[in-house]
Amino acid sequence: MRNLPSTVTILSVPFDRGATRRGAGQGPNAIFGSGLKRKLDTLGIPYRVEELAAPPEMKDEAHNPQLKHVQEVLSINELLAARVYALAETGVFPLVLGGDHSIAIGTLAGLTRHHRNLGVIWLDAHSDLNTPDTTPSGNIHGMSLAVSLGKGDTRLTSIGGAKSPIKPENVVLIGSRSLDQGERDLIRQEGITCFTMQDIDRLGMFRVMEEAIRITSAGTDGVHLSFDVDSVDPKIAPGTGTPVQGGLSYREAHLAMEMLSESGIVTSAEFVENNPLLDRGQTTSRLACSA
Ligand code: 5AB
Ligand code: MN
Ligand code: MN
Ligand code: MN
Repeated sequence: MRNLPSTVTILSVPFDRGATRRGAGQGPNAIFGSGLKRKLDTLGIPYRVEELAAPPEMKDEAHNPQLKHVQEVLSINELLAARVYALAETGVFPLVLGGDHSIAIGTLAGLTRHHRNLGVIWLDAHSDLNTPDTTPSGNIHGMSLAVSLGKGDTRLTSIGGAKSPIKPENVVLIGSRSLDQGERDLIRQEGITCFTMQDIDRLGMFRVMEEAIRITSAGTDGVHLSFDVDSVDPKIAPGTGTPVQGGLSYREAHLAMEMLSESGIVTSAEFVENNPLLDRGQTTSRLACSA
């Protein structure tokens, strides 16, 4: 009983300048190498593949340690926003393969030009709600959700041109277990729904996903799934740059994907932070193809 999208465009984004550790840029190739196309063929889902070329390495004119590699992040995300917008307009399902999580800025900028009121499910050990004022690292992959809510550097928040930012009441965080103080403050202040690992322990993944599906689909005109592989426990998905112990089990991650598939609410998705250089036996890439 699955609701499969009619046609998918896979956008491969080999970009990893939003993170300290390099390697997530090789994520898309590793996922293809682990059999993504075969999987889609078996499911009978028609797809096309496009690759966005990563920008050349640029010197930051005014290097800001609170906003590392901002020129490159701006450049890839402008391209990505334009492409995702065009795909959403033609009614295909955009599936973005990262890359580090800074590319969610472009994906969401493109989507919110098309959708007036988008729901977002953010599966991640982190909340990516830092701004240049709160970031402990300066890495933009820790700021992407804040930017999509309209907070942070104005060059980043204006990527993709005129659009309405995501509304905090349409966002659900799942799997959180490493939140910085500034992020906690923002979650409270904006009233963002956050299901931490403790909530998953107590309620069970089934109830958490039921709630997430209800909240993100209520009154919205589309739902985006942002899947950071570090949401999954590093014993199962070691190939990621910022692993945190105590994550989702293999079954919890699968149940989440199965329930989303059955709900039929998801209109776009991205799979990010897969770093094959840190992976063992490509288990993380294989997980990406196992749904
Ligand atoms: B990821 C941290 N909060 O801002 C920061 O993997 C980690 O996309 C961010 O979720 C992790 O640097 C970003 C400490
Ligand atoms: Mn993330
Ligand atoms: Mn993360
Ligand atoms: Mn990470």
